[in-house]
Amino acid sequence: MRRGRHTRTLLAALALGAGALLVAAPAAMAGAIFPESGGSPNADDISTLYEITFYIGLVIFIGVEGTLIWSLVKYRARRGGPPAEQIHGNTPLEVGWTMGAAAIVVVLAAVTFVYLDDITNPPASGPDGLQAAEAVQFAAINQTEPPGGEGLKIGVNGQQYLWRYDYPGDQPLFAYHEMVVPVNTTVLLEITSQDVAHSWWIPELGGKADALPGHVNETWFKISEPGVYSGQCAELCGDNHADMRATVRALPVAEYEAWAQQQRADIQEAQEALAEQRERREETETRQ
Ligand SMILES: [Cu+2]
Repeated sequence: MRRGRHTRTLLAALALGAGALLVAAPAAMAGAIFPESGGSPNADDISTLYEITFYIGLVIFIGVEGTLIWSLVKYRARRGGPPAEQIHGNTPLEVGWTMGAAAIVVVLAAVTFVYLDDITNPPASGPDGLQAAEAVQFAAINQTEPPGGEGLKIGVNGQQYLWRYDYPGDQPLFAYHEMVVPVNTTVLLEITSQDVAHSWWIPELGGKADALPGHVNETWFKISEPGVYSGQCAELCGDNHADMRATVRALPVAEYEAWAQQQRADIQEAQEALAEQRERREETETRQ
């Protein structure tokens, strides 16, 4: 009798502890159990899809393990008890769990296809997004274009061990390491590599995309709040793979345009300085 009470107290304490862990888990495990999200709608959809699958799996896990443990305890061999009943087959049960499992697969597939559309297809830019991008023409290879064709297309080029970003426009505009983008604008990425296989991945902005030499992969993101999003090359690409970080900085549209103007001016200035230097060198060489 006393032993029974002790066991009950112990079980209650264990249940309480497990409950407290479950309550504390979401905060402590942000990004550890569920995919990071919050930067772009496709990342949010990926995370939601993962959570749906996770919770269905959790219910099944608790159901199966609970039944197993309950059966082990309830039907355990007792000294002097009757011999165990030998049961072979149970058609209704077997048909039930086969159909149940099939139903879960069908539900998961249906839910996935519902979300997949929003994950792969870029949405339209917001009304307060970059309007200058309207004029940009798209020639997407695999990816559907955002509705209305508005968006900012940026070339992402992986190189041992950095990322280069090329922006559209007549005047050269490019950047290394940090990609600067306007908020509320659908940004389409054309990802490639000029040496070995790399992988572009900013977890809060969506899934990974391989950066491969001779091939262009496409993905997109759309950031609603200004902020900085970090990532890391996700394909072992050589000695300094660990240093191959990437950052995306989302700015209000006016600040983005100011950045682009300054960056274009800096690039032009550097190119002119280089040309001047070469001219001077050639002049001194011809004089000698
Ligand atoms: Cu790499």
